[in-house]
Amino acid sequence: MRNQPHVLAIVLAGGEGKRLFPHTADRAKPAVPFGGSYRLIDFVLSNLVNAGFMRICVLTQYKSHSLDRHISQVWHMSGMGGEYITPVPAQQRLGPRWYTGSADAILQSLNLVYDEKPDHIVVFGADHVYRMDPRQMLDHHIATGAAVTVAGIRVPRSEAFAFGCIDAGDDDLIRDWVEKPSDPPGTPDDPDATFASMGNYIFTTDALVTALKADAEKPDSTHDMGGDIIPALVEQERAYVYDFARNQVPGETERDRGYWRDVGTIDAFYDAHVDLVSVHPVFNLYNNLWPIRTQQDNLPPAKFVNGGMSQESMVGAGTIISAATVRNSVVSNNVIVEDGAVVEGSVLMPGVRIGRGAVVRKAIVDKNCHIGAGDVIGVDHERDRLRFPISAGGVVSVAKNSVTSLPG
Ligand code: ADQ
Repeated sequence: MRNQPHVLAIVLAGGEGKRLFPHTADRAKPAVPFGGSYRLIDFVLSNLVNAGFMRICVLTQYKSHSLDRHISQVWHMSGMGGEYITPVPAQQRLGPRWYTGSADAILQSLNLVYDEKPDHIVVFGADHVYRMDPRQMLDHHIATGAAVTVAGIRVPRSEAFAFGCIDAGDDDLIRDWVEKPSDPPGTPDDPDATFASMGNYIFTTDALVTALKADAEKPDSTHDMGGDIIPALVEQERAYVYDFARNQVPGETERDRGYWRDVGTIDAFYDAHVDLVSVHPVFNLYNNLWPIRTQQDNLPPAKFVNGGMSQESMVGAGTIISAATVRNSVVSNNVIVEDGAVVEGSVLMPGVRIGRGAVVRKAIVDKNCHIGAGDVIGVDHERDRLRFPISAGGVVSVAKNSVTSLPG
C-alpha cells in the first residue's frame, strides 16, 4: 500500500441532463443506464476506487432516487479504516435553497470537508465514459504545487463549444481559460483541435474553500465550477492542467488509450455505445486490470433459441432472443426479443421486450418498454417523429415504460 496524502473525493452528480431527454425524464444523468449493465456514474466511481481513493461523497440533487438507490445498493461502503462511498443529497444547509450550481453544491457541503480535513480534494464529474488513474493526476498536482489542477484533453474544435477551453504553457501552467466559448480556440500545433477541460479537478483544500467562499459573495456569479471557480483561480492562483494523454491505465490497448466521452447528448450517448460493440472496441469493457464495477444481478446467462442470433453485439444476462436477429446493438439484462423481430444498431435497456416481427433500427429503447408486435421504429423518420423524439443524428428515443404499437 503506498503512502497517499489524505484525499477526499467529491463526485458532482446533481446534473439535470436536459439534452439526454427523455432518458433523464425521471432519473439524474449519472443514473442513466449505459453499456448493458452499468450506469454512467459507475465509470467515475470505478476510476476512484481502482486508484484507492476510498472516501467518496456523491453530491446528488435532481431526481436522485434511482441514483441514490444505485449508490446505496452497489457502492455503499462505510466503516473499514474510515472508507466510505456515500450519496449526499442537497440539504439546504445554508438557507432554504437548492443547489444553484455545481460550486454551490460543494459550498453547501463544506461540512464534509471540515469533518474529513483532507490535504487535497478531488472533484470529478459523474457523466463521462472513460478509464483514468487519478493517482497520476494527483502526483502532478503535488509536484507542481498547484492550487488547482484541471484534467485536459484534446477534442475536435467543432465540439469544444460545450467545454471549458484551456490555454496552457509547456510547463502546464494555465494562462487563459474560457468556459464554453461560441468560437473555441485551436491549439498551437493543431488549429482544428481544442484543449478542453474534462470537468475533473484536484484542489488543494485551502484553495478550494477560499475560492468557494469568495464566489458566494459575488452577486453576478452563477456558482458554477467551470464558469466561475476555475476562471477565478486561473486569474489569482497557480492553476495547472494535467494532460490526460499522459495517463496510463493497466491493461489498456493502443486503441482505447485516452478514450473519454462526454455522453451529454443523445448522439454522443449513442455513439459511445457503437464504440463498445465494434469488433475491436474503441472502448474495451473487457479490461479486467482496471475493471468498471457495477451491480451483477443474480441472473441466468443469455439464451438464443429457435435460431435467434446476434452479431457484433453485447447481450446481457437473463436475456432471451428467440428466432430474432440482433445486429450491432447493446442489449441489456432481462430483455426479450420475440420471434421474427429485427434489432439493428440499437441500445435496449434492461427489461425491454421487443414483440414478434417488430423492427427496431438506430434507437435507444429505455427500461421496461414493450415494443408491440409488428411495430416499426427507426425506418421511416417522418412517421416516427409523430411518436418519438429523434436526435440530430437520427437516433430515435423511446421513453422508459413506453408500450408501443404501430399506428393504424
Ligand atoms: P458541463 O458538463 O456543462 O460542463 P455541468 O452541467 O455543471 O457542466 O456538469 C458538471 C458536473 O456537475 C456533472 O457531473 C453534473 O452532473 C454535475 N452537476 C451539475 N449541476 C450540479 C448541481 N447543481 N449539483 C451537483 N452536481 C451538479 C462542465 C465544465 C466544463 C467542462 C465539462 C466537461 O463546466 O468546463 O469542459 O464539464 O464535460
